[in-house]
Amino acid sequence: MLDPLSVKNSGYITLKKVRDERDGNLVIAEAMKDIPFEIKRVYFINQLENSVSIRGQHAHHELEQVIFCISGSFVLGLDDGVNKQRIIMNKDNVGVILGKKLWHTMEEFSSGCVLLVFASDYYNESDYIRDYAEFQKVIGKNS
Ligand code: T46
Repeated sequence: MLDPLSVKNSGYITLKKVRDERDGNLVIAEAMKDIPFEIKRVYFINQLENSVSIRGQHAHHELEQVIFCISGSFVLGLDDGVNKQRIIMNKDNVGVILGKKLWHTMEEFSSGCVLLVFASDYYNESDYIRDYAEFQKVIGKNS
């Protein structure tokens, strides 16, 4: 049972998982079918050995992403400027949409945690909103 998502510009994506008892799992993501955009970039984050690490702490102006925890677990914090949520990410085939203008943080990484992200565009630092006061201004202007 997934915790309902109340923040704007988010949602769950559940990928098909082919289980083979002896030989492990195979999980599939197809662009424009499972992932609701053309995928232009894929990145992963691993070796999160420092248990006090906090990543993210930003929003994006236009970029859309889907984030998965494909091994271990972490806590995803979401904030649309009005509602805030903390989601435990511990299912390898269940991702969360990080839509436009959604402040997000990743923390409380388990040992061996691996994050996988599909992104709708190439890396562009000018798309990041890394300052929370600026984020609130952007939300105020655009929502
Ligand atoms: C996001 C969350 C979920 C690049 O040069 N190219 C890239 O494609 C990415 C993703 C990052 N970088 C550089 C930018 C920084 O100098 O790598 C450095 C670390 O990136 P950042 O501090 O933004 O990492 P996270 O984990 O806080 O955020 C990342 C993504 O950057 C971000 O878009 O939404 O994962």
